[in-house]
Amino acid sequence: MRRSILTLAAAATVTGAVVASVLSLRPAEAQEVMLYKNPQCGCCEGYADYMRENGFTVTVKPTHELVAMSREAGIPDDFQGCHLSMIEGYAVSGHVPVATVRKLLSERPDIKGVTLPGMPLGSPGMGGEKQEPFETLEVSKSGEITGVYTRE
Ligand SMILES: [Cu+2]
Repeated sequence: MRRSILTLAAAATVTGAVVASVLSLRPAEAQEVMLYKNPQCGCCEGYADYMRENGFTVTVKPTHELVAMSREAGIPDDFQGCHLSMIEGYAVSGHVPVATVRKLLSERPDIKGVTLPGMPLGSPGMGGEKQEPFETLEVSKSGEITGVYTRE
C-alpha cells in the first residue's frame, strides 16, 4: 500500500516536470512564419517584412505551386490570397493584418485558418490607398468559408 502511494507520488512529480519543460519550450512571442509565394511576387516580400517588423520570424519559400499548396492548406481557390503563411498550424492566406493574426493565435479557434482574398489596396505589404475595410474570412477545417473573422 505504502509502496503504491510512493509510486503515484513519483509519477506525479515526473508528469509535472514534463509539463513544465514543454511549457518552457513555448515562449509567448516568437512565432515562426513559413511564407510560400510565387518567385516573382514583390508584395509578398513586403508582407514578409511587415511580419518581421511585428516581431515574427519569417522564412520565405518561393514556389510555382502556390495555388495547389494553398488548396492543400484548405483555402478554396476563389478565396486565395497572393501568398500563403503557415503560422503555428494555421493557414493564413494573403495580406492579413497582424492584429488578425494575433487574434487567431490567442483565440486559437478550431478552424483551418483565415484568408484575405486577392491583394486589397492599402493592406500590409501592398501599396496604395485603402478603399474599404479588410474582411478576413474564416476557413473551416473542411475547407469552407464559414464567415468573416475580422473586419478592420
Ligand atoms: Cu500581394
